[in-house]
Amino acid sequence: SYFDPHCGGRQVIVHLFEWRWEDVAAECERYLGPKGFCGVQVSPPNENAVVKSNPSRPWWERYQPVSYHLNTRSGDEKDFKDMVDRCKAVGVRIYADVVINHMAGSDRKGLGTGGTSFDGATGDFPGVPFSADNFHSASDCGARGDINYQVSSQVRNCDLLGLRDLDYSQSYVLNKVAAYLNKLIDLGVAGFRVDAAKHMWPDDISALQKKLQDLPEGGKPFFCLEVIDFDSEAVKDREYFSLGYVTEFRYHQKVKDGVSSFNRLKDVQDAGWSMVPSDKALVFVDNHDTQRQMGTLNYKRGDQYKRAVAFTLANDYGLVRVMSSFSFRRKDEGPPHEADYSIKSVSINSDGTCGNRWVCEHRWNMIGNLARFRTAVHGEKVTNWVYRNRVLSFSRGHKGFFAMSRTDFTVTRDTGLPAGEYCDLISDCAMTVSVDTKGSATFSPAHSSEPFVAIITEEKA
Ligand code: LAG
Ligand code: CA
Repeated sequence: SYFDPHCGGRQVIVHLFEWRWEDVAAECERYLGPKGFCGVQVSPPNENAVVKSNPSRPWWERYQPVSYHLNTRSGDEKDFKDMVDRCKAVGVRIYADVVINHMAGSDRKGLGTGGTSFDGATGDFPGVPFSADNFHSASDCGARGDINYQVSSQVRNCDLLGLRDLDYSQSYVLNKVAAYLNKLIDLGVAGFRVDAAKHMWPDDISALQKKLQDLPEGGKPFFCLEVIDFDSEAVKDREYFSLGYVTEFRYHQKVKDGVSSFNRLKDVQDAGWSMVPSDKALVFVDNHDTQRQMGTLNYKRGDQYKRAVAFTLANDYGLVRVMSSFSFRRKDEGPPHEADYSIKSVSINSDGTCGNRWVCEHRWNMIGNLARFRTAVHGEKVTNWVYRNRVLSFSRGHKGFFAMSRTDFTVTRDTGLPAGEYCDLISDCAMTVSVDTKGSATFSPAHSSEPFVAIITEEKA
């Protein structure tokens, strides 16, 4: 099914935003495989418009396709294939971010990252080829070609941000895009994150899926659809539920409120808020867009961010995607680069953190270790929810137990686990928790700077 991420039951996906394919491959082998990550969402692999100035080489140029050749700042087709194979060999799958709603903007023209020419204004994309006829015309759109979000046909057929909108009612267009996705399947990807899916008709995505081959090892590719729904527009996320996982954008706002007032974490997945059902929700604290918006949680918010990610991983809602960023000051700023604008490699420091301005949130102790927790307790409901003395704790059935606070603490809680001496995952077993015959334990975090404790039946001391 389109809901199977094909990673042997592992539960956490990481978005290695703007990484080079070579670096992704190395990261699968040295970290993601051993830590039990399910897979990596990689940046769009197809050729994009080179945005030279105002600003120079922003990250967002990759959301302006020029062709379906696999040449980008992350690498070429050979590098891509090598990454897919090396990751797969250590149990980690690759999900491609596919930008298929549109091509480059009508305000862009010149060369793509693979050297292919294009002209957004005239709709000429010889690298595919697409020409003017393959796009929607702006005649049914707002005055400046903009989108009225209360009218679903405008959301689907008009140019998002002036990006040339593909007309999927043409079988030619459908076949070209299907060929691109089939090529990625041939290369071994396990699935796709569909960019701007809200701007595509669900029936068109369904028609596209029908043209896709099964994965070489069998089964349908995994699908995650980027649909932003805050219950205020014409397009609803439920229109996409049969097509795959849907991004749950309400969650990142709710979890942000929740980490400043833990009581609110209790209803963070409440159906009353029309949240996407857990078995269809792609859940995240931030993504590459929200992390650049004012007031949103991101790596710069330190402890607050850690609490939000830790809770998200320990809780039982949805399939979790962890963000891994490069540090930025201005929101347009592209990835760390050399003088010639090639992307800088991710270096690894002796303490396991990353260098060259790569943030690597996924390598933060508690994030990497809670990925393991989430997989170990998968399928177990949250039970024993207690919020007392500023400490939140809960069990995941009889398989795991998690506690967090804002500062150091010592508490006694019912863990729901069998008696025994357990390793604290957060501190890599630098501290242990003894559970008595009644399932009760008294514990403190290993380090006061990381006020979390997590234990699983799988990992006894
Ligand atoms: C997405 N998801 O549905 C991506 O997550 C998001 O990052 C993409 O926008 C968007 N949809 C289109 O794929 C990004 C930037 C935009 C940028 C766009 C195209 O957030 O700022 O637009 O990518 O590169 C830029 C300029 C616009 C201009 C447009 C066309 O900011 O002012 O109109 O390019 O040249
Ligand atoms: Ca569209």
